[in-house]
Amino acid sequence: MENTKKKHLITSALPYANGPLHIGHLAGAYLPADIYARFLRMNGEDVAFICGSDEHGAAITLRAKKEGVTPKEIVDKYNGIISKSFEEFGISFDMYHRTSAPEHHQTAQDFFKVLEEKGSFEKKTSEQYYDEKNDQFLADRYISGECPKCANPDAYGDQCEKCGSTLSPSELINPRSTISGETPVMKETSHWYLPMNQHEEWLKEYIEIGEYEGKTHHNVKEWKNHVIGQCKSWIDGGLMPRAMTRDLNWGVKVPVEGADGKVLYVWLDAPIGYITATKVWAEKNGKNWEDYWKGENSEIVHFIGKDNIVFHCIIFPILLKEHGGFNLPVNVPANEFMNLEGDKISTSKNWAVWLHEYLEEFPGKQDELKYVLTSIMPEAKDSEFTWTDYKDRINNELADILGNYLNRVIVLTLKYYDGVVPEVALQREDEEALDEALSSAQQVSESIVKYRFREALSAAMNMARIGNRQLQALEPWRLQKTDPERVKSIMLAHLQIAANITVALAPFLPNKAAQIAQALGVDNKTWTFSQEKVAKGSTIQKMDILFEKVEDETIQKQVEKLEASKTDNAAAAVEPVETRAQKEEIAFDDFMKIDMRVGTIIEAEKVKKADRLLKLLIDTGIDKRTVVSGIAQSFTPEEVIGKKVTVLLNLAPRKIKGIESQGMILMAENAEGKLSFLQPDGKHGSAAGDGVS
Ligand code: B3M
Ligand code: ZN
Repeated sequence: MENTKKKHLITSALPYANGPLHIGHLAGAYLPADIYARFLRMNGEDVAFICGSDEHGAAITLRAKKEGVTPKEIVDKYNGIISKSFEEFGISFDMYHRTSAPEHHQTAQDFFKVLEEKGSFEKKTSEQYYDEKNDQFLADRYISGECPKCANPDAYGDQCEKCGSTLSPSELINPRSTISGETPVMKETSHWYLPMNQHEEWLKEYIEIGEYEGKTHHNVKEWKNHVIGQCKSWIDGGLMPRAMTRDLNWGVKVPVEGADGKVLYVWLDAPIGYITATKVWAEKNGKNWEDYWKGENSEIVHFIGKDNIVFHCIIFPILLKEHGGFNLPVNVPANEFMNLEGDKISTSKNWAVWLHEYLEEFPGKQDELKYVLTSIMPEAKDSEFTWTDYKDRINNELADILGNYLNRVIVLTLKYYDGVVPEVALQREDEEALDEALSSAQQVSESIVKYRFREALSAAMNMARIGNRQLQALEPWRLQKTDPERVKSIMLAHLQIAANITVALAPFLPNKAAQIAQALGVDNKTWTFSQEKVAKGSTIQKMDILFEKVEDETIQKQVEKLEASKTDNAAAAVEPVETRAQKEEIAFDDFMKIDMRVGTIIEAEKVKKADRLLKLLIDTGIDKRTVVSGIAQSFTPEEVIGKKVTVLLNLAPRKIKGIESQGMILMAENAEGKLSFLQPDGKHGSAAGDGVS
């Protein structure tokens, strides 16, 4: 018999397995989905919460090239780091899968074949950018150039990471190969295109009025404005056919005769990864995956970041509809971006708070970070994380309001009644406070179902605020001396408020909520609130301190760590000569202060967690000294050992990535920005030394 209970398929964007996760990822697509999934499960709903690593596409192959390893090694490494972070943060996926898995290749190929047989694609031959030096077509991130919308000089062929626009290679101004820097030539190749232009009509209805083909699908009022806005501007701008295959050797092979050397476009295969992961989960758990994807009584919700909107609201729905039989998402509550200390979070610039590092440096403090990130979640506009705000929210809200309130309730109950919950009737005033808190709990549900998680968390915290205010006003610690009977009612009401808080906070701060629930001896696994959550006459337990205050030094250290990335970036930055104006003139006397000598590089190694840096040991003739140099993207350690170089000796030592650098090697740059050593044998006698330390 078919299980007729409503199903919820919740997905979070599959993170590229090309780097670790940072707070922006967590706040964007994982925390909101986790809160939503936990809330629905507490309500007894049938949930499949699905995610996995996105292991194909240029994001992976370019990273592999950079690290000098195979794509397989890259995805294995980062899939490991990513899934561990998710696990330690308690993101409650029912299945975390990976797109390099054979099951996924099968599912994606089957999906492609259905569309191919239905004639959903158009096969076309056209000229595309090609890197002759590397013998490779340049699509997506393989090609870079100036963004036509915001003039960012490093936009990719599929997207500008600065302004978020979706691009195609032909739109880039002054395109160049990302791998070689060369100007590409045009070369013919054939691909399968999705004629998106043929789908404009129904998509418009689906997005703008929430129905298509005469059937009501969802309530558009529940969709976020910025999501609808982005889709509308795409559709209104006119959809174009989009290639669904690529000339690459890493990915899901195109399952058609004569398509050697071609793989599925990563944005075709990745969302199908949601389907694969659901299948694998269903098989393991005795469920039917189709109930979740195709059932009448099932809702698909995709949690993503704003840069993924068109893929989830336009391209994937077209694919699903063309395939047939699938439901389309009822909502795609995309978040905007979270910035960090005034700048855009950037993996390449190491401007991020990395989850795996946070877990090492703040063990056991997952809920604290979740609290801060949910409080500032970029739901409707970009937001900003700062360490000062992190400290303030934990100290002033979690510790001073929530922690303090619960602590008082528990400590006073232990002190006055040995922990036994008073067996009295509530007095009117106390009952009113309890009811006020319960109505705030109601607000939590209402906000969660609207995907307003900031508001929901604030309503949950409001319960503690109400409690705190009431306790302060009534001062039971004073009344106890004069009217202990009155105090019993007060304490009972607050024990009930506290018990209800454990439920309201559970989706947001699961560890802390469980800790409080345990002390109070209440069940917080189901989403029910009541005036009688704690049984009268039951005994509560002592509770360890809930939230430690954050010290100034702690956040100071974090800020310094970020500052160090800035210094590293500045030290490693190599601007092309032609874009840089001549620096200020210096006096001859200043120049004479410079002590330059010829040295030989005798050892060289890569600096951990710094793509651009090499640690060199240089024999200067007077000593051997360590120099950290930002040349790792131009030279391998093996290449430089034995090289004679010009060294600036009397530069004040500087710590770079924790290593003391005792000098600087001088480099020269040619007109294309290619680096070479300023070698004393005169082979590279170009312009003056461009110090790169
Ligand atoms: N891998 C996430 C990103 O753009 C991308 C999501 C795929 S979801 C199917 O970083
Ligand atoms: Zn741009």
